[in-house]
Amino acid sequence: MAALHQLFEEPVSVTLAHHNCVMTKHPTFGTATGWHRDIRYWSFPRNELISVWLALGPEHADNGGLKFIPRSHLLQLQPDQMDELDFLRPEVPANQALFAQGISVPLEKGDVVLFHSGLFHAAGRNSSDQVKASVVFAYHGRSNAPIAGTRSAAAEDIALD
Ligand SMILES: O=C(O)CCC(=O)C(=O)O
Repeated sequence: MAALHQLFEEPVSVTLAHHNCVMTKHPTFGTATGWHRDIRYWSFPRNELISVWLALGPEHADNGGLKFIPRSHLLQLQPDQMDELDFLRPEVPANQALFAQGISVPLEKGDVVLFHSGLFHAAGRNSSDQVKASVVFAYHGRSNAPIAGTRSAAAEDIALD
């Protein structure tokens, strides 16, 4: 909580409309996820949410752990870089240069990673023999409440002290 207060510089809320789950990746049928930003389906006045990802076991490139493109929340992108679902298109040369900057962030059980809702991230398949599990929540500053009538406002938003 202290870290979130420090980053938002205001009281913090957690949304139950997004993430709010234990995310699993199964060795057999868990899929890879392309480069995307969490904000893509979220509706808030400002793109200033923070996803908090808690590893319940080891996470690394071989079991589908997260990769991030550092500072990519600051990028100005051309519309043709994104596909219709707001993933970075793999065939665009400018995107290939971005993918080359991607870094894997290995986590141990109990490690937490906080990332901006505009930060591009991706994950591969799980080629280990263990299910990978993580707890994920999304937080926002109290002044950046979900836009009424959208899916982001459709579930409870809890003000935290
Ligand atoms: O675990 C994955 O494949 C990706 C998860 C992810 O990027 C997300 O939930 O935003």
